[in-house]
Amino acid sequence: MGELKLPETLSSYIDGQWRPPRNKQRRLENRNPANTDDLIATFSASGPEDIDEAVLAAEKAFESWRLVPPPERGALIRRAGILLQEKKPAAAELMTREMGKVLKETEGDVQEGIDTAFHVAGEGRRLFGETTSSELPNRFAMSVRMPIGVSGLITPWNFPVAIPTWKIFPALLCGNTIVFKPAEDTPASAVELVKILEKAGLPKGVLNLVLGDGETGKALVGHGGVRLISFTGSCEVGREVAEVCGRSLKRCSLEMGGKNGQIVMADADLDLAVDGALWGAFGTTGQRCTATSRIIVHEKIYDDFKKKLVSRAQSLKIGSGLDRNVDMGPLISGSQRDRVHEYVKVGAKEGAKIECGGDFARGKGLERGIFYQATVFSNVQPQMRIAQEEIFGPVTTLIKVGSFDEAVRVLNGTSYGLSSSIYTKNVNEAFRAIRDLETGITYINGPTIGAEVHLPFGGVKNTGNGHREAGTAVYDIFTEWKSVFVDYSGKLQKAQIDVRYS
Ligand code: UN1
Repeated sequence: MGELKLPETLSSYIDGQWRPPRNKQRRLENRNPANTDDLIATFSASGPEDIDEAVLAAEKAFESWRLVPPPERGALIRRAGILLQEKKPAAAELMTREMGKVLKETEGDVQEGIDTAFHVAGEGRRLFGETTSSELPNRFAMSVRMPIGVSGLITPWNFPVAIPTWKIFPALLCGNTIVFKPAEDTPASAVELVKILEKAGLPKGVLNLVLGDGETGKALVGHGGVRLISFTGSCEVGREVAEVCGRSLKRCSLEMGGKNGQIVMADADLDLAVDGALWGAFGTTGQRCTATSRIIVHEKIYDDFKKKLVSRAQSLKIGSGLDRNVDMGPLISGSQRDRVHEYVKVGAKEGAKIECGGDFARGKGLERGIFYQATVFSNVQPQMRIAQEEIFGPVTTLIKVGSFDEAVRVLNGTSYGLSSSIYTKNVNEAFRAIRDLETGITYINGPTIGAEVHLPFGGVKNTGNGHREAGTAVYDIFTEWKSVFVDYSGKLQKAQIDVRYS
């Protein structure tokens, strides 16, 4: 690792001004989880006064931003995409330092932001509504998408560029203005992203950044001037967000946890299925909402699969994500590592067997970081807590099943429904899986992670509240429909009454 830089103080960005929050009581630190001596930056949490100012600026900017033609808004987002492309190596390095995942993954994260920029930019020339017939003569009917207003965007630390871009770019394209509250663990990546949009020419007040923790988020969600909240994070916090939004009838889109399963049938290409499980379970150190935390394996190949997976998991190189030879970086924080370790103890107590891992990762170069071993549990019963609750760490569970139907039942037997996967060569079972797995995303012969930005992203059951990000589905979050009737008959015409048919 290079020289440690002096800690920088991060500012919020309100009405086109970079400045520290008014409220300086809660001082937060941004540290490298692979080396906690490496203090990247400090910052103060924004308080209610800052949120007020940010919302006010966004309300004011909305008056003119909503009138900018969408292709022009798209062109600005395209410029931001190009700038992000130029900054990709630096942004990836900062992100790895800030939250730990390995460079090839942080490069992927930034790439996901670039892809989103270019996909969204093109939508400026579409944003399709419908033109349709009218039941009355000399009357024209159509529907158009309208912006909503000030949008509060609250994002997690595991995809510090990609997830903010899933929200910011479509929200802007649709003509909304924004107060953006990134996770307290990844403020620096958020600052870089906002700087890129500023450089791309975004008018002041259109995008405002407030930094802070849950308290800051709470003030944003509860603010009367905010018309819409888009939140990605835990189910626990999501429920609170939904309650507050429900009371004030705010639009609210929630993207929450997962307990994603990979089914491996007896006819599967075993090595391919092991590759997929390894990447799905331990990529991003298991800290993806799409992570493979359950592997549901047919009894005929269970032992073989287990052996191969465990040996591969044991050989993963753990360390700083800045080292290109490392496979798996640290966990985000000490408290998250404690949580993961608690779950491991719970699993062992419930009677599951730790095949590998199960403890903090120690050794040369790991002394100052928050590392945990790649952990595989066998003998897991579907109802055990480790097979039901989201752990968000490098822990996966092997569940043995005797048939396709049982595999589907087990996979569906959790409260979550984000991502699922099946490895099989049987085309009939593949299509039945597409139909029967209760998740928003299903992969055939691929891991549970790796969604592309031009398709809807989100889940069913407790994973979400019916919305989808990415693709074109995201525009249903960030616009209201307006139906328009243009009467050119020159007389009063009454729908449902003046009709000549019955
Ligand atoms: C998340 O896990 O929070 O499909 C998002 C994937 C990524 C996005 C994951 N493209 O795994």
